[in-house]
Amino acid sequence: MQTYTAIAHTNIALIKYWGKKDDKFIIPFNNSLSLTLDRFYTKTSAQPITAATDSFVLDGQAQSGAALSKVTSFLDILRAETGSTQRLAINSTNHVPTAAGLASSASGFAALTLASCAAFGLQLPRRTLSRLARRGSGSACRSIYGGFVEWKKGQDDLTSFATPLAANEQVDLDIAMIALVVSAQAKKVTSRQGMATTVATSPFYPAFVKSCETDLLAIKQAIDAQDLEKVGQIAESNALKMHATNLGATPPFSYFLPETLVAIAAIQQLRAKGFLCYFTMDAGPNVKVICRGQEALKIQAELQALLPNTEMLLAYPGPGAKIVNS
Ligand code: 2P0
Repeated sequence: MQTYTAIAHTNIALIKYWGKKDDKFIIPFNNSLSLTLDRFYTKTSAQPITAATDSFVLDGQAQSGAALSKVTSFLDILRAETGSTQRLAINSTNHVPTAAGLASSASGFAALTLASCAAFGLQLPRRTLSRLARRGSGSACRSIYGGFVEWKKGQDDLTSFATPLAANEQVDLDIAMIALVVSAQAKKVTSRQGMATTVATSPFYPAFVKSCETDLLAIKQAIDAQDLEKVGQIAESNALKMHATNLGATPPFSYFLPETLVAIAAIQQLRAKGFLCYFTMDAGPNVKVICRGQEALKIQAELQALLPNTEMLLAYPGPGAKIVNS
């Protein structure tokens, strides 16, 4: 039977998603805003099969146990939502460096949603695909689109989905991101656990949610005005506020490592020298530098001189998820 293949790129949030109002449907407490990147992606094929159960191959290895059931549970959601009964053979390859702190769950669930729905014989609007991808992993709803993307929190399954900031999904702002791989160590607290603990216990959490509203309005204005300095300032501040909520949780936790602070100090040092560079961080110790596309190679070279043992990966704005054959 025909195979359907999709590609979806990773995204990095400038205004963070950090907490669910509804765990089952993955409805967040605040809108978030991300940039889809060109360099890192997941390629996933789905083939209709007559077997009684789905199968899943990841990076060439047949999966079983928890890894397989994560995919089959998500396919069960897709089947329940679309009325399909079709079982699928899924074959997925991550072109995302596993140690880079660039989570593959966003690109992974976005590509899986597109390929699977195509294999079910469905042609769904992208808003529906975004809603469905959200059920796998919240941030995956943003990887359906290219460029700057806002996840509108909505209030339920029907109203919570992502939408591109620019209708053509192009980015007019000259922006790049450099991922600094400060540690390849696996994180101790998954983002799913971390955000749940923070929502339930951190007295700082309501303040974070409130400040996301202000930050989102301000960053959208800065993007419109092509003011990268402002974009960087707001993104850096928003990421630090997200990480501050974790210190207020019970038990407290942090994704920062000593190497994280060294990398931040290097970015601050370049800033003091007049370079435009800011950072953001996700649920791990690695640091992503926000800078001008035109200056990215120069900034990477300056950072490499300060951090000689740190792997650095440069990425630019990327496209939305798409079927690459059908
Ligand atoms: C984000 N992160 O906005 C935030 C910032 C990490 C820090 O979205 O539980 O893997 O599957 O919905 O999407 C990571 O969380 O979590 C994430 P689930 P997800 O990019």
